[in-house]
Amino acid sequence: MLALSFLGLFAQDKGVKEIVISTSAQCGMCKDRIEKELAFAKGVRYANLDLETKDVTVRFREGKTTAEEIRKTISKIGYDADEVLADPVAYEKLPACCKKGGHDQDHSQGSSH
Ligand SMILES: [Cu+2]
Repeated sequence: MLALSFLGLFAQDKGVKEIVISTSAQCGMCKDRIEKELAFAKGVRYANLDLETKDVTVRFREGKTTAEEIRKTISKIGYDADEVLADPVAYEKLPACCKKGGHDQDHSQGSSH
């Protein structure tokens, strides 16, 4: 019993974990969208996306959620999250400027202007 409550005290300090996930965010709208969705995700305490690196820093309560759950949440918004690819349906709903390579997509395959 004593040991358990002792561990419980420890868990309060150590329960919050910080991870950095690389995403396919393109612009400020993407940043807002991802940060807002993550803010409401279970167990998430903090989310901040850096548009320079497209990395999102997330702090979450261990035991409430996992890094894997957070990657899935980002995928469901329509963005890649590390090795988890964007959900195709959600991705289709994104504005054109928010899609991958929104600015430099054209020269990949014989585009017709
Ligand atoms: Cu965007």
